[in-house]
Amino acid sequence: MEIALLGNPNTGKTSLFNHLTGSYEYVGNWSGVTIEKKVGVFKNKKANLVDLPGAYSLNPLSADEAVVTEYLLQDEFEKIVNIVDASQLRRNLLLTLQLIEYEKPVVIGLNMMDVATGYGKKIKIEALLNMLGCPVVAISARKGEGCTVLADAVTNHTNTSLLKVDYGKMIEQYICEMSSLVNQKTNLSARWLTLQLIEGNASVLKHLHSLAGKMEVDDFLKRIEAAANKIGKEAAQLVFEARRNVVEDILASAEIMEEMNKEVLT
Ligand code: BGO
Repeated sequence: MEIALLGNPNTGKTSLFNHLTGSYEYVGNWSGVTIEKKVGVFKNKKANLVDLPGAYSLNPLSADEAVVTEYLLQDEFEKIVNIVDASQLRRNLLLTLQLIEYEKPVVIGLNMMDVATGYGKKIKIEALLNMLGCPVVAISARKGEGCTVLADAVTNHTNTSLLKVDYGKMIEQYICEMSSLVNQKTNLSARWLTLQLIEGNASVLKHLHSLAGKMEVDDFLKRIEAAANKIGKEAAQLVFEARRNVVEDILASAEIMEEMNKEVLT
């Protein structure tokens, strides 16, 4: 079984990789780039863990992010470990939502809890896992705390009730249309492909061109833009706003800010 380790840069991903794995299966570079690729064997021996470069978004703006998107488009793997910085939930959850949309089981390792506490933030783990629909395990990637629980959660868990962001009737209709366009041709989630396409993900556009034909896909995209323009928006803006609203709802339920520290942060 292959498991992908994904998260924003500087969230403790390398530290977590080292705690979760006991030995290497492979160390080299990602194909075509001089970015290190590491595959380790879980200490419980139940799976391999692939360390992916840190990424803020799946819409590749950097070589690191392009490696992540190409991996999601091309490689066979079973599950995702998403390391999330508890002190920067607002930013980190935007990536989490995109990983959940990919529709493979996701387990979250919630790191930097000490930093969050220092900022006066308390995270309600139960609320977070209820809203995201996937296991959330508090860890200290630096000290290795919680890593065994996380490894067991990842290797044993298969989640089926992941959060589904409602993007509104118009976009949801286009997601359905994409399903009929690609369902016979790929195992990738039509929902994820449509949303990444709308966001301008060039790797996904190229992939869809080869899957479903350039004319069909370009026309599909033009029709979505025209429909969004009718309501005075860009389609990518609609996607971003829907995700941002969900993140704000999650924060309202799962993050408590202690009064005395509010002034320091604003
Ligand atoms: C240095 N809490 C805190 N406070 N720090 C953590 C935690 C945690 O839970 N987990 C990891 N870190 P990477 P990416 C460092 O290296 O694993 C720290 O980029 C330093 N180094 O120790 O590299 C971790 O792979 C000198 O910090 O993350 C590391 O995602 C002074 O977060 C940093 C201070 O971890 C990034 C920190 C010489």
